[in-house]
Amino acid sequence: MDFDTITIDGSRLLARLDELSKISAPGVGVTRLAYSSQDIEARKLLGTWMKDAGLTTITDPVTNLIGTRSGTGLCRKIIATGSHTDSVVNAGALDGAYGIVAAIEVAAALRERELTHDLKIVGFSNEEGARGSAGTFGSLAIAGQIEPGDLESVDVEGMSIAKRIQNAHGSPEHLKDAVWEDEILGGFIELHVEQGPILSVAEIQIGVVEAITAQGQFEVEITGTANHAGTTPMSARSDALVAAAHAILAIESLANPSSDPQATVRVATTGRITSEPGVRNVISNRAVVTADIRDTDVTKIKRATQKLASKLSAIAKETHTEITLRQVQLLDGTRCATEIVAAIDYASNLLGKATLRMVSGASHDSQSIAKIGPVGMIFVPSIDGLSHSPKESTLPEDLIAGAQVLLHTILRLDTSLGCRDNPQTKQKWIRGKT
Ligand code: HGY
Ligand code: MN
Ligand code: MN
Repeated sequence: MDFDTITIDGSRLLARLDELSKISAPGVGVTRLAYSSQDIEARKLLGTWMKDAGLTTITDPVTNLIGTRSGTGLCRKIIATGSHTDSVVNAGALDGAYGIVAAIEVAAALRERELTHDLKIVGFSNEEGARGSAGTFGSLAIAGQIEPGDLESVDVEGMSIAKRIQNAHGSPEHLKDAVWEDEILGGFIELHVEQGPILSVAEIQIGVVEAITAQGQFEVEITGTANHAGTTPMSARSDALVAAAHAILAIESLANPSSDPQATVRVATTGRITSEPGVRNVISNRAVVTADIRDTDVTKIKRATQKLASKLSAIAKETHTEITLRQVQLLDGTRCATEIVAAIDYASNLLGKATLRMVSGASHDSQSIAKIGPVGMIFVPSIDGLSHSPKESTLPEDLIAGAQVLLHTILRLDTSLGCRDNPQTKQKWIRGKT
């Protein structure tokens, strides 16, 4: 096995991650919500780093940032890598950002190296859906999974996605131009921190993802009757916030082992609750709670949702409220492609890195891109398994190792994917069109 001495610039990777983490709204940790001024600023900085690495950059109509370098032109299919630029509220510095900054380092390391396939580095927009919209929005648009009507959906602050995209200098009316050409993708790899405890407990540096969880995102809206907290007898109330409390416990119970394993999911979480009018001496007349339900098997999520719906109608009766369950998004689980998994194994082996096969409990843009081609993911350990937290962190040597594995995975794919289409087809496609 000839050992390729090509390496990424590890100290620049760490310095850039630190620089990027400073682009945040004020507060604890990193808050870089999709389409925000911070997201725009981060995209600009990433764009300059992409150009420094020799990539030509475009921002697509839904504000995905895409850097491209050409291959020999013998292959129509491309290789792509990247992750998302946005974050949740009070996040760490690595979720999403690490996968893009490392990918730019890989492009820089490969700058003088001839590749058969074009290489695209993508900074996806709105993966988190942190304002209550559907997540993985930018990558779903690339995969042709977003319909014009989806742009009208309104987030928790009452703004439509279309307006958010316009404010971020995108052009939602050209949504269809964000879709990548059919059969263009030879392989996509996403490098990401694990966001869970498995690798750090096992003391293994590289996770090779075999599957990514399915997830259902729902909103439970409860309507009660506003009334005086002091004069209204307990038996005469229709209290939306009390009903919300029962609903939160019903959501949590979906993950408790039960007599019906086919309707028992791996995890179920309420991350957000709102109540109106939100005044201490007024009985709440409206409450909304979220339900984030996950399992590798999407049918279990569907069955658990049915179970939740019947629990909620019982709660509505008991609390004299009205309850509606609204689906925000249902994402299928994804199996990673064997050829991509094999390339990650090969690269890790070449570098002498121990690996662990695993399932991702978090969702990722890879799930969307899997709809248009083979995908794979490389994980590095999260210290104490923490993520979606300012305490998210990974050892510097693990961050650098992950980027090295990404570099050699891409080199491996550039040969192992071969060039199945004949050179004549290259006339059919215009380089640089995504
Ligand atoms: O929720 C997730 O799994 C991802 O961080 N958006
Ligand atoms: Mn995340
Ligand atoms: Mn992420």
